[in-house]
Amino acid sequence: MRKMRTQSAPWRAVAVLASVLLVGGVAACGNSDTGGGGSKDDGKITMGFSQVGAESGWRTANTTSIKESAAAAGIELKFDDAQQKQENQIKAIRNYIQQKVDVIAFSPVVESGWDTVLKEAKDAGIPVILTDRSVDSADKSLYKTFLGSDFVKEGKLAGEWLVEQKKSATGPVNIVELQGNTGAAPANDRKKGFGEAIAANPNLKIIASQPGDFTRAGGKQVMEQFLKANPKIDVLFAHNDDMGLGALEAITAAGKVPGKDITIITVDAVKDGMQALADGKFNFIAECSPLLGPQLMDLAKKVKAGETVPPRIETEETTFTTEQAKEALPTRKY
Ligand code: GYE
Repeated sequence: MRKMRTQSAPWRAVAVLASVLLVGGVAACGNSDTGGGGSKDDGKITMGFSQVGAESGWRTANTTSIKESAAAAGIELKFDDAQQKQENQIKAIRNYIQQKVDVIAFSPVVESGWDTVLKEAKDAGIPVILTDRSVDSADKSLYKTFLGSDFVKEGKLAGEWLVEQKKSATGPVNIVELQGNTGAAPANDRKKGFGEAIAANPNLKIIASQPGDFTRAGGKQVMEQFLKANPKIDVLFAHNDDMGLGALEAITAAGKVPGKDITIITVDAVKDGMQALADGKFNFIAECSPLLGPQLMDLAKKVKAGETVPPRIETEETTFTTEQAKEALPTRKY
């Protein structure tokens, strides 16, 4: 720049024209590299990310992980909070397509209804990475990969623990279930996995199952209804910690002791959930890690570079009892 300022007017005009042509040429190359889409090829990656919302401790930790990892990886992040609405996610994805971002990543609030917008991204040559939750599209070419947990396995681990705990039960064990938001992959899959596992013991019966939308308020409200309608509840299976934490209030208000009168099993293992488990208010948690940011950024770089990535990348997870929660809590990151 400083050099150009010393140039005479005609030369300046030529230099400006040359740089315009150069930038244009590079941009054209970038476009052909990414099959017609993508932004200016300045070596920088721009990611458009559509987040579900801010419904739970898990979600907050996930958002932090994504923002921090993008900054650490030098990826420019455009972030949108869809406030639990699929239509907001579709709108955000269409905006990212228009802005010609390099990669689109999102965590779909529900499983169904994504084919049209995913096709639009594909036609624009912009790769899509699914993270945390998946979609039920039959056409797997609509996205590059899915990075996240095996939710069926989480439900199964929760159910298997219960089967073991209640193996000597002689009469019916009444279970209530707080589901995640209707149509979400983790709600569908955790329900499935848990149901399959408890089928091993016919004494174990789900007597009520309702969505609590993965929120504390939802968990509290639905648990109040469960307690009113069912005099004998032995077990609560909540699809996440937050709903379980909300339910604790309803259980205590009903004069029952959580963790003793009612066995409580949840999923996630965020700090507040782990604290409740360490305190004996929860009895078991199947872990679901929200720290997906670093892997997501790596995948974005690979996809942008045209490398093939595995179609499914599973998060590593464990389970916690009260004793294990006490041990893990001091170093828990989220
Ligand atoms: O378990 C729950 C959150 O999709 C795995 O969504 C995620 C789930 C998580 O609201 O707490």
